[in-house]
Amino acid sequence: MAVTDTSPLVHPDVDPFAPETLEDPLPLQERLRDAGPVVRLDRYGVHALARYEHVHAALTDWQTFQSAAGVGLANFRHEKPWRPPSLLLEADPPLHDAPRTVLSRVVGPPRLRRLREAWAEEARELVDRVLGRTSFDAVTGLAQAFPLRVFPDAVGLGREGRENLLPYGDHAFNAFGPRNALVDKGAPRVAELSAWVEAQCARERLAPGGFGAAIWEAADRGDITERQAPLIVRSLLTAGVDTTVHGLAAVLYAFATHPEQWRRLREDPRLARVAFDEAVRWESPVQTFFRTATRDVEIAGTTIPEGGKILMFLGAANRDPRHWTDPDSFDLTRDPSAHVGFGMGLHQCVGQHVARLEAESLLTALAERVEHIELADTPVRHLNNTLRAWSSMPVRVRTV
Ligand code: 8QM
Repeated sequence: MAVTDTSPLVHPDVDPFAPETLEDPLPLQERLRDAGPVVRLDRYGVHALARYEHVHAALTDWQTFQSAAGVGLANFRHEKPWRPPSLLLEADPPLHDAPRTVLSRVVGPPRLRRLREAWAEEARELVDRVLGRTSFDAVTGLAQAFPLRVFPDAVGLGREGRENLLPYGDHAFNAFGPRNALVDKGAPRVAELSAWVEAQCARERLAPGGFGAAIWEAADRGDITERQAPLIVRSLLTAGVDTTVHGLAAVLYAFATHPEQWRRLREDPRLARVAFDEAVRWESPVQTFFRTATRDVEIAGTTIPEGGKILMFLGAANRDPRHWTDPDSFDLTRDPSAHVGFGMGLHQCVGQHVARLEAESLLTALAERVEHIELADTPVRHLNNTLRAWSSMPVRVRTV
């Protein structure tokens, strides 16, 4: 196919997945936004979108920008996926729709209302415990500890093997990127972790009353098939842990570095939800996803060929000064609700209300007891091909 590609070519060596870039993606993001609406990343043979307007447009046009060929670099038309494709993330209408409807009901408002008081209490207990010290690691002590305390129980998982959830998720999110050292690092455990996850998705493993059992009840009603049910449980286990961990780490980092914003939250704890969304905008725990063009598609004078992969920089869009005023500032007075950190359009994060409830529970409990929070030492990034993550964040707190 002879397609003349006039899109700005960012230096052929540019690698969004190189360790130095993952450590600090902001300079490359600015370069990509400024290079034009569409840029070519020849190293991977893909086109990239980094401006809010174009990322938003691609996310909301599933007919042109499909997910079923994979939302990572691998093109499922030519490459075998590392695991059976997700029925939600890696599917398009109409196949996508029944699983989506079922899962959005399972994690919908009625069930979350029932979890609300229990999660508030769990958060108070956890916060009481960590505040036994004035310095602690906010990543392991709060951002990991809280989701791992409430989410597996809400799904109805057994006690055994829960330590597998984070390593499984870490690999899954690495696997959306190129086959680099981060993917190789996870490879030795893939078979073991996948087997554990698959086993947890079986009907008899899932406690009554949880998200998992509710998915199986949908199969009993005939809303989905019995073959689909375990894969939808798998989606919860893949998408529901690392993302919230790093979303919580992001909001804790934001407050530890913006004392005036913490004061504002303490004055009005109802800001907890806005704070979480602002942190999701500002840090964008999910930095990138791909789509695949279903036809030759022109964007601002550049033709992306049918079958071509498009890399969407959600994190760059969320800091695009063409859309946001003062995008680099973490600011509770802004309305961050149009951010694309949860995606946009029909694939937009189905679990976002679960994540917001976790954040609200934890931040509310902290705001009751913590007058001031600051970094006690330099936080350390955890590198992942897709996630903007932390491995440690030493903080010091003053309690009331
Ligand atoms: C990312 O397995 C899945 O269905 C799935 C995995 C990862 C995500 C979403 C869904 C966006 C958080």
